[in-house]
Amino acid sequence: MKEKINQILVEAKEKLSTIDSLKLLNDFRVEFLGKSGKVTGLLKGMKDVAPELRPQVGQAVNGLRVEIEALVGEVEANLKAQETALRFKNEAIDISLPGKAPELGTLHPITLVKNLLIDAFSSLGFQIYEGPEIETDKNNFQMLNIPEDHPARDMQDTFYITESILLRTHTSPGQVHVMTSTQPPIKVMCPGRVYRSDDDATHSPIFHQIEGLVVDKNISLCDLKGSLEEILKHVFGPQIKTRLRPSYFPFTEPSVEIDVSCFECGGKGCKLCKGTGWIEVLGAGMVNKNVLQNCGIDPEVYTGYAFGIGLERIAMLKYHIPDIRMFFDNDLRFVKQFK
Ligand code: FA5
Repeated sequence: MKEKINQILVEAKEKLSTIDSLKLLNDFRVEFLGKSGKVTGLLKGMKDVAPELRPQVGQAVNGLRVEIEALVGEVEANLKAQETALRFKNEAIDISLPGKAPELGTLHPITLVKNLLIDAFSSLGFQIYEGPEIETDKNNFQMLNIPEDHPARDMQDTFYITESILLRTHTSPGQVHVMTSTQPPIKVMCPGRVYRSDDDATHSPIFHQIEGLVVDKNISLCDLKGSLEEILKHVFGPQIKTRLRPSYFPFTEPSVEIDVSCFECGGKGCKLCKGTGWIEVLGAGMVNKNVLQNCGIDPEVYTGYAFGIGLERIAMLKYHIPDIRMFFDNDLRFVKQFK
């Protein structure tokens, strides 16, 4: 029996010296110390040992088990230390490497201009109303004093969905929604996307406008001029001057175009203002009596002004962008330039 014990110890030491992974160590543990392992096998064989020798042999077998367990413990500690060292090595971070800064997004130039205008309007007490992009012919044209056969329809090349449903060609139907649902005093802006069958360097089939509408007692063209002057200074700088030129829109009477003095050359004349010293920025006018009446507002009691600003046009002027299509290409090199 003694010989057998020695033999198992020698064999165990030999095997342990070749073990290089926790998995193999586990196999070893099963082979020697497991339920059907070699050491346990010795204990089971005790019944064949003469009774007087049993205490001595039992002690020797236990000693063998304790010794092998101790050796296994040592090997296990070594393997774990090696494994940890290897993991630390693999996971090591080179703190001298430059960090990866998270990329910050930027707002689209149209959003920037929209926010600028909304800030300016809000500071003058305008509230926001956002209407639907799919409109009825009635709200987009008829209620705004543009009957079905009116030549003014040619000014806005329209995407029709059916004969009476269309993609709104301007934000002016916002006026109709507000005036048919609210009584004056009214002071709203309607920002939004609009659609026309246009496509060239300065006209896009999809673009953005902000409509403004003020209706109350004693509103005059002076109020329109004063408010818009304030807003345009906020957008183009305090030094700019404004001027009103006569124009025509079926839904305003009188109608005007508003120009700003060229913010590039200060009015002397340059490429941007085509030598005139002035740049046209929006259309406006006093709300036509017919429109007030159509919307159930008494034109003998109330008057109002309205205006419509093309956001792409303002952004093109402000940021010197030569082609409107650049706004919609979504080229990050372009979009990222605006902060
Ligand atoms: C109108 O749309 C009127 N509803 C504006 C208005 C409102 C006048 C209230 C009076 C009272 P107009 O068609 O001119 O007007 O368009 C207004 C602005 O939208 C233009 O000055 C221009 O800057 C812009 N615009 C028009 N068509 C396009 C287009 N296809 N692409 C980009 N911008 C456009």
